[in-house]
Amino acid sequence: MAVLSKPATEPKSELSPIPVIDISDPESKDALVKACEDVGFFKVINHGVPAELVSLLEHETVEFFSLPKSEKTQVAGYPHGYGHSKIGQNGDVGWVEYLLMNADLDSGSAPLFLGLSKNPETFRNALEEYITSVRRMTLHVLEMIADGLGIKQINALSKLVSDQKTDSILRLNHYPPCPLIKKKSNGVIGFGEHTDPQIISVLRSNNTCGLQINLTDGSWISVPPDHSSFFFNVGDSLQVMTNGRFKSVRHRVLANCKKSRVSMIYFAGPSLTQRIAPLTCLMGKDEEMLYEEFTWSEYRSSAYNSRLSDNRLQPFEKK
Ligand code: GA4
Repeated sequence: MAVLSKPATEPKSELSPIPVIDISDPESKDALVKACEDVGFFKVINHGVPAELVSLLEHETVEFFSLPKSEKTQVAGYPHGYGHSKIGQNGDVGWVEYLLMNADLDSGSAPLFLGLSKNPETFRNALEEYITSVRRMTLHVLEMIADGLGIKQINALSKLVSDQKTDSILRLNHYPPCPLIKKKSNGVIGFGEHTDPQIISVLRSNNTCGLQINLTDGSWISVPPDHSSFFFNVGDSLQVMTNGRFKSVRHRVLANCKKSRVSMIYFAGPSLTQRIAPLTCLMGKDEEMLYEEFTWSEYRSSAYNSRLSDNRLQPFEKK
C-alpha cells in the first residue's frame, strides 16, 4: 500500500472535549443535543449492545482480513465488497483495507464475501445480530435527540432510518500496522479527513488509537479508543435537517506503527427517495433555510462523485 499524505495541523492534547453520554438515562437528552451542536461527536455508554455480540463480529472480521490478499481481492467491488488502499472512486487513498456492505444483507454483496469465510454462517449471524442491535441503539439515540430538541413527533428523526430496507451501510475497516511511519515524521493517513453523508454514524473499534476529530476551532484531537463504547458522529443529512445547528464533524484516521486497528461503522442512511430539508418545526420565526431540499438519492450520487475531503454540502447551500 503506498499511501502518504500529511495531516494539516498537529493534534492538541488537552482535557478531552468529547462528551460521554449515558443513554440509559432519559435525562441525557439535553447533553446529547449539546454534543451534536458543539462537537458533532459523542461517546455512548450503557448502550445495551451485548459485548459478546461485538467480540464475535470482531473475531470474524479479523479472520476475514487475515485471508490471503489474492482471495480477498476476488470479492473486490464498488460500492459494496472488499477494497484496499483506494477509497471511493476519485483518487483518494489510505493505509486501510475494508469490507463495505448494505446493512440489509440480503440486498447486497454479502453472500460473495461470506463465501470466503471459514464459517460463513457464523460470520453472517454475527453481522445480522450486530446490525440489528446497533440499529436499535441508533433509533433510541435519535429519539432522545428529537425529544431533546423539543420535537413533538418523537420519531421524526428515527423513522428515517428505522426500516431494514433504508440505505444504511456497514463498513468493516482494518488498518494494518504501518512500518513507513518511522520514516515519516507527520504520520501516515489511514483514512483521510471527511464528513459522513448520512444521518448519523456509529463507530466501534478495538483498543488501537488512530481516530481524530476536527473541532469547530479547526484543531484536531485524538479520540482515545474504548472498545466497550460506541462513538456517534453527526452526518451531513442531519446537519441539513437541523439547518446547520448540528455539526457534521470532520474526522480522519492515522495509521499506527505497531498495532492493527479494527473498526466497524454503521452508517444510518435514509431510503433513496427520502427528501432531506431543514425541519420547519426546528426553525425560528425569521430563520432562513440554509440548504436547498434534496433527496437522499441525489445527495448520495453527488457525494460519491466527490473527493473525500470536499465540502459536499456546498453545492446544496442556498445562494
Ligand atoms: C464516507 C463515509 C462512508 O465510509 C462511505 C464513504 C464512501 C466510500 O468509501 O466509498 C465515500 C465517502 C464516504 C464520501 C465521499 C466519497 C464516497 C468515499 C468517497 C471519496 C461508505 C460513504 O457513504 O461516504
